[in-house]
Amino acid sequence: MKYRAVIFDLDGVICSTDEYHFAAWKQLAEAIGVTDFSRADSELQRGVSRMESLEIILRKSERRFSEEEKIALAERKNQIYRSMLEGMSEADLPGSVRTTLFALRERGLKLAIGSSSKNTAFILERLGLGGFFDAVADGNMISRGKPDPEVFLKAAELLALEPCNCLVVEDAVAGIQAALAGGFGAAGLGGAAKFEGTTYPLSSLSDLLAIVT
Ligand code: B16
Ligand code: MG
Repeated sequence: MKYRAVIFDLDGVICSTDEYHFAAWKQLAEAIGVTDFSRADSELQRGVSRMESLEIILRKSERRFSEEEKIALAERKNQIYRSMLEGMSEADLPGSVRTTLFALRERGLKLAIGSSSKNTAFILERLGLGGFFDAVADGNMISRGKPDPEVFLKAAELLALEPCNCLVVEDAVAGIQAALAGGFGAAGLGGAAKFEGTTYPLSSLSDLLAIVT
């Protein structure tokens, strides 16, 4: 068996918090006079850090913001986003995701999270997955966001495995680039399935079962 572990991205792979990110950024954008923040802009934010996501919005503004103002704007968006996360529960973990996670574990694979989000622990708790994964690497543990491989290398280190023995699952092109840069196998869902560099394009998470066994 080539892969001994699967490292999952969180937002857009395990759960659909990507919709909350979009709604929260949209609210912030409108509050600062950016009225044309679109779903296409939001696609560019997939997988990238909170501060880089903010920059994608500020590019559309004629105003210039100081570093302190940027930090305050990012915090304001996070407050909106967190209040949306409060409403999440185990019902927000799709049944197909749960079934796939258990089937992979039953086949002896280690399971980890590699997410840019600083809200990872909170989201996993809400989904009933607190303590479920063998390792969790998140945005609080890294200094360079995807497409840098740091978060996945951290997950592999926590699993005590080599990158070549771990398969990363991503919904973001930046995440696939991070996985490849770190020497991981890269499986892609959604937009990441169409990206040319993706090793294994997936139509659903359960496709993983055929890849890893
Ligand atoms: P936070 P992932 C990423 O999560 C999101 O895709 C990205 O849109 C977000 O900006 C980033 O987390 C930071 O999130 O503001 O919660 O720290 O896809 O890497 O699981
Ligand atoms: Mg993602």
